[in-house]
Amino acid sequence: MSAPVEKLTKKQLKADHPTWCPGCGDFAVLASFFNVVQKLGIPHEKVVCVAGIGCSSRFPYFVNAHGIHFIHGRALPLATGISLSRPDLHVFVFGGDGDGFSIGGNHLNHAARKNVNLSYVVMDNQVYGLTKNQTSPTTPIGRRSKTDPRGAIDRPINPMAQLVASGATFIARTHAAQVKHMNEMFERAILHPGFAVVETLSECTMFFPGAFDSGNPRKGGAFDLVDETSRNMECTAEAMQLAEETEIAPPGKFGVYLEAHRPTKNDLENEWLKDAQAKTADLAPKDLLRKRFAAMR
Ligand SMILES: Cc1ncc(C[n+]2csc(CCOP(=O)(O)OP(=O)(O)O)c2C)c(N)n1
Ligand code: SF4
Ligand SMILES: [Mg+2]
Repeated sequence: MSAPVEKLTKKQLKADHPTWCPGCGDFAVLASFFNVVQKLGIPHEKVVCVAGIGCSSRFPYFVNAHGIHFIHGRALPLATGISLSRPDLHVFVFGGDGDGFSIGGNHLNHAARKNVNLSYVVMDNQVYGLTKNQTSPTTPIGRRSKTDPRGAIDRPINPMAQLVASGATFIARTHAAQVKHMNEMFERAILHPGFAVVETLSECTMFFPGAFDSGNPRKGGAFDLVDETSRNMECTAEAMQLAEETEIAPPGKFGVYLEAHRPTKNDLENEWLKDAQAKTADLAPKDLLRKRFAAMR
């Protein structure tokens, strides 16, 4: 009889002590990630964390699992390769608003439309934290920073609208100060087959304190939830309407904006692979590739 598999504990998942500033919202995101991975009983050796560059992108250092701290904005293409080549792994991507919506914006569009099977948490603090206070793609108009000393003049992107348009199949929005809600969003994202993104408002206490007070009832704000009972969760038009509310009536709604079902790139590639293998006398993927390259010479 094989030995029973030990349940993963938070202690086993913890690595270095996080180097974030006191009060940084990213601490709560990390704690939530530990909670959910432990709750879902994901095998320790199957956890992979990929990140770009930024304060939030330091995430993999603090998780005792497979992890890569990669290039600014390029976490998604790397994570895509891992997900496609090792479908048995749980691939998590972490990063900031700059990393994901600015330099990495093109990759976000393509990974989303391809419905690559992975979970992506954007820790949005509406500022470049690591490089000490520059305007980011989500910085509100009028906010002063090192790059906009007279206040930001460019219209910020609407992350929810952008994600809906890109073709992501699971899109949610939460707040790092609402731990229960954040846990629930992460859990649903992980269980979703396909490209799942959770925009998590995570305060940069050093450079943009109070940025998300309007979404925090303990700071006088309102944490209004998406009403899932009265809507079609697969409808992009309804999701887009919700996304518009984040601009018309900030801070907008929190919860799942879209939960659609479409074949993943992983499944589609696997079908193609199986077909090709059947036609080529069960060649292993690497031999199939060799044969293909030989034919291209
Ligand atoms: C190719 C490249 N361009 C620019 C930088 C400088 N840089 C590092 S992190 C960063 C932005 C960080 O902001 P964000 O992604 O929002 O993460 P945060 O620190 O706010 O969590 C920039 C511009 C870099 N490291 N590499
Ligand atoms: S600079 Fe901001 S985002 Fe970076 S660790 Fe400090 S509080 Fe967090
Ligand atoms: Mg940021």
